[in-house]
Amino acid sequence: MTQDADPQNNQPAGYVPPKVWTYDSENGGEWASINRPTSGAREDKPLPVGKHPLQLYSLGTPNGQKVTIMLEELLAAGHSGAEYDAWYIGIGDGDQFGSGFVDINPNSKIPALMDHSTATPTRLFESGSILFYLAEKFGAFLPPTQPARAEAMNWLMWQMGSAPFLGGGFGHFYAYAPFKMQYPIDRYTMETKRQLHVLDTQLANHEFVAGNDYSIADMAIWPWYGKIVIGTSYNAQEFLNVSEYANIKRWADQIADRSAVKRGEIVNLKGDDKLRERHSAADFDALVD
Ligand SMILES: N[C@@H](CCC(=O)N[C@@H](CS)C(=O)NCC(=O)O)C(=O)O
Repeated sequence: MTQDADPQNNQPAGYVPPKVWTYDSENGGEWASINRPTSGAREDKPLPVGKHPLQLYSLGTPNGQKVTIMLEELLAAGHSGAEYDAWYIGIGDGDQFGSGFVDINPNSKIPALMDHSTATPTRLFESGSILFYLAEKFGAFLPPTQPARAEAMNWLMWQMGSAPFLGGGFGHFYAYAPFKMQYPIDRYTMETKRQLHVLDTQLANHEFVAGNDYSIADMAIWPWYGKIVIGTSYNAQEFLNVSEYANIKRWADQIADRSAVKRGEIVNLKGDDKLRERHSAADFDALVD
């Protein structure tokens, strides 16, 4: 902090950080009620377990959609071992702080996956780790040889490192914060547009993000950066002037058209045309058209 800065220029005006920060549950914003400065289970709550080897505990946010898209792509490619039960985790209601969920993900964030097909059940958290695990397990959507494999991992990790600036930075301050502050909005808008330019430049010369093949990198990046260009994420399309990113739009439209993506993106969401839980392929047939 600049020690001699005039507190009247602070936002809110006059705010001076205390010597030691303390937790204020009333600090406002859309997610204030669930956030705390400590981790761990807040209640004893076992998770349900269905009949399939893969048990997913998630919500249809971009981080959740990455995994349901991958699972639907695996099934569409004939990997019947990828059958899964997808259970709804209401993060606004604090389901991620139940003891069963925390046993799988001590970080209390969706998505979390259990693979019961291994000798000892395997727990998985962090969407990038889940995508990589599934790609290795089924030998799919990750090029088997170098340098193509490394390139796909480069872009998968790019997404994992970049999206917090888009979601936690731009999305938070532009859409969710209790009031608008120019400094963080300017800072994160610039970074978001820089990232969109990185991706648009890559897609100018490559059909898919990591080259010629559709991979887990595309599945990770599309729900965040594809949807901000062709969807309604944060209602920010005009503000970000997304029409500048024609290559992202070309790629995002192509991915959106895949039937596995159309299935994966509606899992663990509420609504007539969505699937709150998914337990078999037939669940999609029962949806209202
Ligand atoms: N890096 C994590 C991020 C997961 C994440 O941020 N999940 C959010 C929803 S998109 C969540 O569960 N938030 C609940 C909370 O923060 O309590 C991943 O990619 O899996």
